[in-house]
Amino acid sequence: MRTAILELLKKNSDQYISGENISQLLKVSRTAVWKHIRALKQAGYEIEAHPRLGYVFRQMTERLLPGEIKAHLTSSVLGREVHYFSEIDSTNNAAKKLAADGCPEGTIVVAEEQLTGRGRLARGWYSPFGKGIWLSVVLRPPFAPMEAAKCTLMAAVGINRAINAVTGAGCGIKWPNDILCKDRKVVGILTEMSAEMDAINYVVIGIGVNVNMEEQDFPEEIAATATSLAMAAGCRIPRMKLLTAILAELENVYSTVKTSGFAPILAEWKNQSVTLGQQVAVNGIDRNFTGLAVDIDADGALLIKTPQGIERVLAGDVSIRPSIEEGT
Ligand code: BT5
Repeated sequence: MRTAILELLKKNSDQYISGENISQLLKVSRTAVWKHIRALKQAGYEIEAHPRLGYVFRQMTERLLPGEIKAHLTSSVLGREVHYFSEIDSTNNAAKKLAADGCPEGTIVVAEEQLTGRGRLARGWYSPFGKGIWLSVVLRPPFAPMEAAKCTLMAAVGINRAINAVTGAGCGIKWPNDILCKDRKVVGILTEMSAEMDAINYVVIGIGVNVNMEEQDFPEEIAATATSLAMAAGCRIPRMKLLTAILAELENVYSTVKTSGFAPILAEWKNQSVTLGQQVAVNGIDRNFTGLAVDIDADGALLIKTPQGIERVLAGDVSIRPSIEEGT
């Protein structure tokens, strides 16, 4: 009944429709209509009530509400359980709690705004209201714990497929956890895990996508290095379409890894990479150096050619440096 009332209001969003009318059309009592509308408003739908005219649907911002997500989903496991927050500290924090409490694989946490969104190594992730996709996905992969790092690479491939299909923005993957558009960061991925010695309890893949920010929306510290899909594509991007495409592609890459291992995904990662073939500066956990990024190996480690030989980097940051020709 709630969905039927919502559909009726959406179809008539250019006019008020009285409680009396709704109750006659849907053969339900006026009290029930009132209760359902109150519940819809509590769930985040913007419905205006006028004492004489009735109700009108006024969804000004496209929210990523659970009912809407479920109505648009094409994935069969990812996103079947949705936890939605208008604001939250970090969707990864909530997803980790749900995972520890035994939520099913594929559960997602979505928020319109994160107050303390997190990057790696206690860095922050700027997540303003309604302008991005701030999403965490719970997986329970049958991999060895040491393979969990490859979930980030797997996620990057799936997200990049979805972004390019929906926006045509021409993005590429920067090792290990970024997607760039025109050399600026548009997506960050934060993978967190809980594991025993030989089995993973859960992996939470946290995904931050800058969708509809404008240049002036970014704080000064990241204004020169960040961008949004809308800025890259030159038009507003429908967040719901992008979110469901990300979930579908993430499910596809996950299923490929489970049936065929990581090799096909690593091959696709290499094709979509903006890091390989570039001179890079490595900011590693214990050392900094520069060299030519030549490959990633089967573990997802970046291989860098230096005058001393090939260096293998499993974790850290790289910055892509202008080539010698461009730099001089
Ligand atoms: C990341 O870390 O890129 C991982 C970001 C993951 C965010 C998602 S949102 C949903 C889920 N819930 C969370 O709390 N987190 C995840 P890292 O590689 O460490 O990059 C962090 C750095 O990116 C910061 O220090 C800034 O320089 C920059 N940055 C922060 N916010 C940004 C934004 N919105 N767009 C582009 N760059 C940003």
